[in-house]
Amino acid sequence: MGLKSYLIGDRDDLSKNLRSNNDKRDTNRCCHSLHKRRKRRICIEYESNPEVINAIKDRTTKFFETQGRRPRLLVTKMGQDGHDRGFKVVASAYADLGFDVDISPMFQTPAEAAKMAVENDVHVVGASSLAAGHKSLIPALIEELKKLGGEDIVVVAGGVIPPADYDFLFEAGVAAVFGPGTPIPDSADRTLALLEKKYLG
Ligand code: B12
Repeated sequence: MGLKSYLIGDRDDLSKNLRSNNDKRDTNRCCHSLHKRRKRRICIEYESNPEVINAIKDRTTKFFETQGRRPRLLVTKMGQDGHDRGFKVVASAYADLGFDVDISPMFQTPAEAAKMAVENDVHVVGASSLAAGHKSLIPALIEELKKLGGEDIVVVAGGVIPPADYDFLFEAGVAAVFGPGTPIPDSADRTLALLEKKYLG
């Protein structure tokens, strides 16, 4: 059984089918309870706050009306971080909220991510980091953006980032950090507020 089957399977089936203690230990440590809990919570938030969702959609539409295009976000994953689920969730949620969303390939170098951001003329890059590379990769991304003339592009970060590292990232130029469990509408609200301040005055 591959990792994909672990993730999409039913928990009871998984327990029956796990081949070895190593499989069981790794899967339990890494995936199940936390992942299932978080997935459920996102759905509830999404469904239970139509006013919040509609208010954000109205604001992205207003941004479009005044700027001629929707707020454009590149969600990227850099380095050896293979956790693709979160950044896909974030990308589709932001698209639902009225952002134009680009999603990078996995395993980008900071230079590749910066090039994509500049070429696609995005307003904001969201760097998703779950594998502890945030303190090297995200400042490197900001440096690469500067080299390519993309210093105006807002950089936000999310994923498994310990609060103790937030100030380090802010000093490197990150505008906001969204740790695990941040409701996506909250992060979209904050990201949009940064763009409204910058572009709508
Ligand atoms: C599922 C999972 C896996 C799956 C990944 C499946 C997939 N296709 O993505 C598998 C089993 C493959 C896996 C593998 C590994 N994993 Co893992 N995994 C997880 C787990 C349980 C959940 C991650 C997830 O999908 N979360 C759901 C998404 C939606 O959340 P998210 O990405 O964090 O996004 C949220 C926020 O960032 C924020 N957010 C809100 N708005 C915005 C806006 C933007 C722009 C952004 C970016 C974010 C953001 O909101 C989102 C929702 O709350 C976490 C534990 C955890 N609590 O996070 C460990 C975890 C990330 N894994 C971990 C580890 C160690 C590994 C492995 C190294 C294990 C191993 N020994 O092999 C490998 C690494 C593989 C690799 N190359 O990277 C560690 C990382 C430790 C660290 N950072 O220091 C964690 C934290 C578990 C732990 N407690 O130790 N993992």
